[in-house]
Amino acid sequence: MPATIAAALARCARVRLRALPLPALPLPALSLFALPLLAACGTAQAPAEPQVQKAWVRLPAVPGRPAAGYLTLVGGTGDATLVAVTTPAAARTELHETMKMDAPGAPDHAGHAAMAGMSGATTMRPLQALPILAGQTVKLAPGARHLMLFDMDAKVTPGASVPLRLELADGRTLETQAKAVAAGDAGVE
Ligand SMILES: [Cu+2]
Repeated sequence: MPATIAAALARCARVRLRALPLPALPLPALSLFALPLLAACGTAQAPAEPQVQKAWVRLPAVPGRPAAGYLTLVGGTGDATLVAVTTPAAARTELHETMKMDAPGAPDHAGHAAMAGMSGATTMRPLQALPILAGQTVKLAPGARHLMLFDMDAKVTPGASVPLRLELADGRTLETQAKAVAAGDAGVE
């Protein structure tokens, strides 16, 4: 019995001895332990810039009508404000919000009725700025806030990528590629 205890203690001591001299290891060996810790530190940080995800453009059913653009914005470490979106694939791009037709001051504007999913009870108006608060997600989605792309390049067909450049109030820009889908097709979820 004492022999087995002694053996266990000896095993234990060997384990402890192996674990203890860690600080005595040469620096390159220590850095092997430090690197994963540093990497974990890095990935735990939120991105400094807002991120653009799941961008897509619904092409008009009737050529010449505006296309609609949708995307998801994920706020960075600080607040930001989206003030403009541009693309070489359209003559002009506006940021819109959808509102009830009977809301005070709701203007009508060309192109509404042609949009899939828009009923006569809603209208849209240009939005001058869209806040992207730190860490928050902002969605541009059918029936809500969206982009309108006027005079789309006729060469943009379903499946094509539409480059979008988002301009923030502080001068930063974000770039993304939106997937073009046909008028009746599902978007990117
Ligand atoms: Cu609109």
